[in-house]
Amino acid sequence: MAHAILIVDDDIAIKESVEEFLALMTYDVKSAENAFQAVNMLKTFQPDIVLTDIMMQGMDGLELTRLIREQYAIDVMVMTGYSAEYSYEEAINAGASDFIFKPFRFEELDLRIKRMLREAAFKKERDKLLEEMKQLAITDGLTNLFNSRQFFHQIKQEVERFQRYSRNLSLLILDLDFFKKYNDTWGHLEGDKVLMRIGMIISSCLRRMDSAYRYGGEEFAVLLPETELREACLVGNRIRENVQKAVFTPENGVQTSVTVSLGAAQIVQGEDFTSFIKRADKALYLSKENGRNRLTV
Ligand code: GH3
Ligand code: MG
Ligand code: MG
Ligand code: MG
Repeated sequence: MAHAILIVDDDIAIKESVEEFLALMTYDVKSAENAFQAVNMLKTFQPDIVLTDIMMQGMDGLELTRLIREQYAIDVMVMTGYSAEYSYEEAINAGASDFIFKPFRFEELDLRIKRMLREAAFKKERDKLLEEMKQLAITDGLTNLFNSRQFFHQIKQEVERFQRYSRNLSLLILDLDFFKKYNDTWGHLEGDKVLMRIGMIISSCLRRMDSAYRYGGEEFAVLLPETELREACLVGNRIRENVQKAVFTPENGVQTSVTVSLGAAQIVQGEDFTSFIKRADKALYLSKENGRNRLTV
């Protein structure tokens, strides 16, 4: 698809000749005679580049550049005469990506536009990669839940929020029962499949605000903001029951199931995140002691 360019110049002769040249170069070109008209056009037409004159009646090109950079992710090139009192520096400070002196050769303009488009494509690719890397850094590769790093980051924030605004906050910690035995019997890869499935079961039981983490090898955590202990237990028991109901076939003809034990806690005033986690862990330990496949508070 052709790249789109919006030309803004109050000098009609220049506007039209640049427009004609860029159309010849097969860009999708539109033009405006002043900054106000350009601002209006941008509401419905979002070009890849805005090429604007600086010296214009009313709103000048620098102000237009600032406005565009604040509101849109559009690159701006400013053009001005040699005698103008505007500098290259002012244009760049306003957020322009490039600057060209009038009169210019069309070939130079075309080259500069091509370079801007190339850099924009590069930046877009880079931002996409950065976003993917950020996601990877907080995601557990096996289950696609958040990882333990994100768990500690998030629980610290939620606990701070609780201490400041006294919002409810509950925590569930889950551990698979006799999982070592499952691995020993069916192999580690089959064990991994169980972990993946448990991740899906947990996700399917959560409400919009809740978040789930693979917090250790076969240990999971769920953070439940705005949630009292009683409600957290309902969520935890739903997870427990759904895990128990899930059927695994580690080998042809073999059907088996697993269970999880849970500990639940609700934060109390003045408590820090380590003590909060410890209380949920202790409750989990009691679930194990008292026979597993249960939730303790
Ligand atoms: P318990 O009911 O007391 O929890 O018994 P358990 O056998 O589950 O004991 P524990 O919680 O200490 O088990 C840890 C086991 O979990 C050891 C290891 O075999 C297994 N495990 C830990 N991480 C992974 C993993 O990433 N993949 C697989 N397949 N197994 C894991
Ligand atoms: Mg002008
Ligand atoms: Mg464990
Ligand atoms: Mg275990």
